[in-house]
Amino acid sequence: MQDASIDDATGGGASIVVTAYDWVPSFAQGHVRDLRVRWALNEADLPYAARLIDHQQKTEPEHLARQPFAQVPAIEMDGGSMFESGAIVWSIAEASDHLLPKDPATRRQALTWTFAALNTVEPVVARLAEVVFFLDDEELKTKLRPRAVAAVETRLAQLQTALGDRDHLVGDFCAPDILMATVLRDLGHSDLLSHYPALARYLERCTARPAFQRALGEQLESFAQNAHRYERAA
Ligand SMILES: N[C@@H](CCC(=O)N[C@@H](CS)C(=O)NCC(=O)O)C(=O)O
Repeated sequence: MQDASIDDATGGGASIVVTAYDWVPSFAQGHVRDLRVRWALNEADLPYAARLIDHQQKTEPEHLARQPFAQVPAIEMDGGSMFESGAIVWSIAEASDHLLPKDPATRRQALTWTFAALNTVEPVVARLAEVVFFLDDEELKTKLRPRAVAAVETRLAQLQTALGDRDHLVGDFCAPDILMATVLRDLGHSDLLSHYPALARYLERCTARPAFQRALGEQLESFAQNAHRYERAA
């Protein structure tokens, strides 16, 4: 077991601490859900530190007190602690002056799209990833994949229609775009998104943002710094 390290990802005296993994296998690097939180913090210009834990520490009482399902991310901010990436991103957005619409009706649309990203689009994207990355049984994989792909295609077609010719989900770039873009990005193991050009452009537009690039760099940097421990163990 390694000690959790607080690695100041931004170099400032941070009062916000994000709990993330110290390392994951290459297929998951750049896709762990603390990326959403790091992205929102970078958009909001809020300095933070990362507490990096390993996969044994995630089941220990200290972490379960932060995240009862033995997952990441979790965050400590404003004297309290939270888990669930969507709730965290929304809370960071509330603390920022430009990640949520000010008008109440438009803000409710942002909340709607936040849930759509997490409850309607993410489950089908995650099911496909489960089949592709975690099923060992090749026969079962071949059997389940077409249905998992079809479910993703249905949602992508619906999402593209709903997005129409808008640049973002609701007015200017805001919190649900962070969530939807990170969900869509998780299809990067396939060419599915290329069949939905407006969504591909939407994702490019979101991930071209400097705050996303910084967040991605910060997550990957943590893994790079710890890779030597896992390579030695392998
Ligand atoms: N609904 C949770 C899901 C968190 C989640 O699935 N985290 C993954 C990493 S991206 C994890 O820690 N998985 C380990 C596990 O479930 O044992 C959220 O959005 O925060």
